Amino acid sequence: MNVLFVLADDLGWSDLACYGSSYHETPNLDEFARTAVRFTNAYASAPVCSPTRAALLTGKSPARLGMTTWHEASMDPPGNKPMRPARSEGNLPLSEISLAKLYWQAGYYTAHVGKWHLGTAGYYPEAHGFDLNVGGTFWGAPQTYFHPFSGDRHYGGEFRYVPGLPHSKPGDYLPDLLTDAALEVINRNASAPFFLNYWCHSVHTPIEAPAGLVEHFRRKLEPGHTHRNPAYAAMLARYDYNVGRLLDRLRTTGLDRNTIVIFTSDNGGYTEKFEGVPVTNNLPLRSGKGSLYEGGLRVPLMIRVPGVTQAGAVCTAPVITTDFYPTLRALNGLPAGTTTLDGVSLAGLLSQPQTALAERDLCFHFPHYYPTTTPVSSIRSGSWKLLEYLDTGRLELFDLREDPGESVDLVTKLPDRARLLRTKLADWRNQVGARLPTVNPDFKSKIERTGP
Ligand SMILES: [Ca+2]
Repeated sequence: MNVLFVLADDLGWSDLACYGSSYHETPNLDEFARTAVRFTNAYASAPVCSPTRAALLTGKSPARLGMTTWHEASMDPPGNKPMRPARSEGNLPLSEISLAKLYWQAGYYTAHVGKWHLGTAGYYPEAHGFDLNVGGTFWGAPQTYFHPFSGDRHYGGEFRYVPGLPHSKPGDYLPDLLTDAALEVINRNASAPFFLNYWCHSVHTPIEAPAGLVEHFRRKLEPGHTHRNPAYAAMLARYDYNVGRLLDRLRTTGLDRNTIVIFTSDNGGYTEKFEGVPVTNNLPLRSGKGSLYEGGLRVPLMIRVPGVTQAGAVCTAPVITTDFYPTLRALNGLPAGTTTLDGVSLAGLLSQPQTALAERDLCFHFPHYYPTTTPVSSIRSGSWKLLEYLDTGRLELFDLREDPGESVDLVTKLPDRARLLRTKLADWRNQVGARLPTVNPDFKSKIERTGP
């Protein structure tokens, strides 16, 4: 079976209409949900881009890979902070046997279209098993989503560009052209197996969308809407339209009968501001991108496997990015590839979504700073969730069954459970060789700097 892997960027758990948004319009993804299994407790392996992408392609947790933040941040960690962030690898090592390598070795045509963000030129998709790379570079976002998709408008004046696209003209919108490229891959490989990464930069900043669509959402906005950014809503609507073009092509060519389709996001929704306007929120979940609260980690996930999944099924089992590698390997009967894996195959769960997975804990490690967090690890065990801050040792304990918004800290009430989870989390960090932040001896607090 072919694979179409649709990875959205920075799309939040509640952003899609089929995940509860009353403002956003995502008819194509909603329709896809009705033909697929929809997961309500799916997690990204990390709260930021690169580590989740690395985990997806290798089946290993970011902590085990030593890739816990994105390339640029790993090169230039923030200066005056109480802790020095852990060292993070900027490039996905070529020694890793990526999913694409597995498919390529099995005779598939392998194509990557869109954002890559897993290293410098020697580590681009071509070096990790992809026959074709359209758009994949070092950078985590385009300077602009409009023609010519290059320049230095945002991101510190650095020049960026998107390679591999045909000639564009004024007004052209990047996701439209990337989708054209993905459609071409499908057309050319209609009778041969393909593994297609469709990893659009949408809906990462810069928040830019066609003006007419932005106006539509500006007029639609009402006081009761939880999501409130017309430009973001427009960007998402256009992204949904483009995903729909791909799904339509599969349907009209009959390829939907032998193509696995996975749709998910690389981290939670971005809750900071872009040009003075909050981008999105992940309500009812707490916080967003960068944080190990649920809003930073929980993502939409829908999977359709012909002959396996039941249309419109819902699965509440907690699953995570690292599960895709063993799942696809099992579904396609691929050779083993990597032997050290942090995920499990979801193949059984896909046909029987109500069955429970063998009990396991999901662990996360972000030993870095971000506007939403200080260095932190976390563990989800059953419905319990513990966060351990690596700068102060502070613990927070939540019961996600009763309190999905993580608003009531139970550490004082349930100290034994908190201790037990802290031990499990520490054991996991040791087992995967997680790197820790260290005390920054050069840190100067504001009081010291300004004097009495
Ligand atoms: Ca991202």
